Amino acid sequence: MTRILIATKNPDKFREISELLEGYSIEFLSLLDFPEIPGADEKGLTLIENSREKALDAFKKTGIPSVADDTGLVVDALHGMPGVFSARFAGENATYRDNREKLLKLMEGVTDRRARFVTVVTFVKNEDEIYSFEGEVEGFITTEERGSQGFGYDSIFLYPQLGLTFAEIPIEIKNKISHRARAFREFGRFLELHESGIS
Ligand code: ITT
Repeated sequence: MTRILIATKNPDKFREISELLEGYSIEFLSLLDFPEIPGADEKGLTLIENSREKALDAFKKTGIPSVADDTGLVVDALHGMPGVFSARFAGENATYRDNREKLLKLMEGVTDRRARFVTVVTFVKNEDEIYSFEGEVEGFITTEERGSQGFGYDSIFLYPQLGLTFAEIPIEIKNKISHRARAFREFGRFLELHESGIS
């Protein structure tokens, strides 16, 4: 069976990604299966650079075709922050909660609450064949946390079409409409066309 390594150390992301990729006749591994391999440095200034770095690093260390996801929450009133710095917004070892609290604080009294999640997925089939796919979803930053599902910034991201935050909807629904779902759907289409060529 064909194997692809999902180059993430984040179990929440891995859970979503493995559900998004269900149905392909491919065995998906994650970096959680390789505890000896440290996560790649995310030194890039863009999501595409970081997703490429993560996938290429995993490929070089394992020889397995690898796919990585780099995601950011882009807030208009904060000139695009936290963006590529979403994981470390409140500091190097910040928790999801620290990051949400910092964002809500910065947004106190701000009326323009428009934001979007952006995901860039990069697939490294080998060092010469590298492909990227992007997905995004528009929404608003709430004034307080709502909901307990999801992870990261989900409880403060309002999806206006449903009037609910991403933490108030089950993963099956988030996985139909999210930034990550859109990017991985593109990757899925790519696999359908090229799957037979993956070693
Ligand atoms: P890997 O690099 O190991 O994949 P990471 O957590 O560092 O894990 P990212 O840099 O892509 O991954 O993610 C940045 C942060 O954005 C992440 O830590 C979460 O706080 C947040 N995030 C990512 N996807 C999200 C989602 O679907 N919903 C809410 N927050 C999300």
